Amino acid sequence: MTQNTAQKTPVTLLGLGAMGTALARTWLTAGHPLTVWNRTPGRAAGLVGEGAKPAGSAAEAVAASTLVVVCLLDDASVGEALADADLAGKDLVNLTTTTPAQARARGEWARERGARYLDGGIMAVPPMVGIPEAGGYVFYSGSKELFAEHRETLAVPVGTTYVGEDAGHAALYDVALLSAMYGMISGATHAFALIRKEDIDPVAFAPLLVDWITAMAGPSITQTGKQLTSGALTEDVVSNLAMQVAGVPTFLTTAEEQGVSPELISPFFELMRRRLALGSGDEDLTGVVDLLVRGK
Ligand code: FVH
Repeated sequence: MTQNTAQKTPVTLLGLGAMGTALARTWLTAGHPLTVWNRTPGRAAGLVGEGAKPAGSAAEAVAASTLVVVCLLDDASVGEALADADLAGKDLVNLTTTTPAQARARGEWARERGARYLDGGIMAVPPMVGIPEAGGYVFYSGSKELFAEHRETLAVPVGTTYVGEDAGHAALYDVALLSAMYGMISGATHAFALIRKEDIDPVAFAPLLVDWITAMAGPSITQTGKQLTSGALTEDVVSNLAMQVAGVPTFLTTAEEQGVSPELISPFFELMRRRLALGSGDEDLTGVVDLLVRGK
């Protein structure tokens, strides 16, 4: 542990899985008095050797500090772990991945027990924690006062981005960004499948894919955001939907020629076709958002 521990905000951390352990180390290194608890006690041993104080139960750990951070498997495990804890007067920060509705309900649950509540969505993997240049951060939402008071302590492991008082919004931003990531990776997966049986080196192909996705994603995503706000879906259109749908058979036939299942890309093409059938040929792809939300 570093010096000046007495001046640093004490932290209680419940959950010493891969992420919890990474978070714990950064608070210890920064000199925060740290109380830890994990359902399986053996996992605390390393951290205790580094200066953490082990608690015999979750309730005991909660009693040790005003600021209580939980990083457990899922919402059910949070309920189980905190079942016997006295949360009155506590500042509960829940970094467990949940749905927005679960986060809102957990916030209400905490308030009923006398705690202030902040929910967090971690946009980092354990090796990024404590490495500022890795770019990891946590979306926070819920109690503005709690966030303002503990911002400095919460910023020790990774950056912080506060997205408002609705406790469900951190989880929503988290899942939205991860969903976009899976969509992007599914596109790259299809691209690699197309070249798989050819004499093309995937290692040499990868940077072409990265550069192309980087060049296309930024302007396209920015444009979608602007059009959704303005409602002007035919403004500043570069590649209109009619032209893009006309190109769909080329993509599907190429997949067939290469012996690749189109199951990753077909659903999006189907949505593009449905949007075109509504007379939206002069738009670009933004209208597909409304198609997903409204079903038309
Ligand atoms: N690791 C990652 O890459 C991601 C990055 C983004 C954010 N996630 C979320 O962070 C939460 C914790 O993830 P983790 O990586 O620490 O997960 P595990 O290593 O599997 O550790 C799980 C901990 O939860 C404890 N636990 C499970 N069930 C219960 C329960 N019923 N009561 C009390 N504790 C429970 C488990 O304890 P044990 O198995 O050691 O006894 C671990 O401490 C998670 O929401 C990710 O989605 C990580």
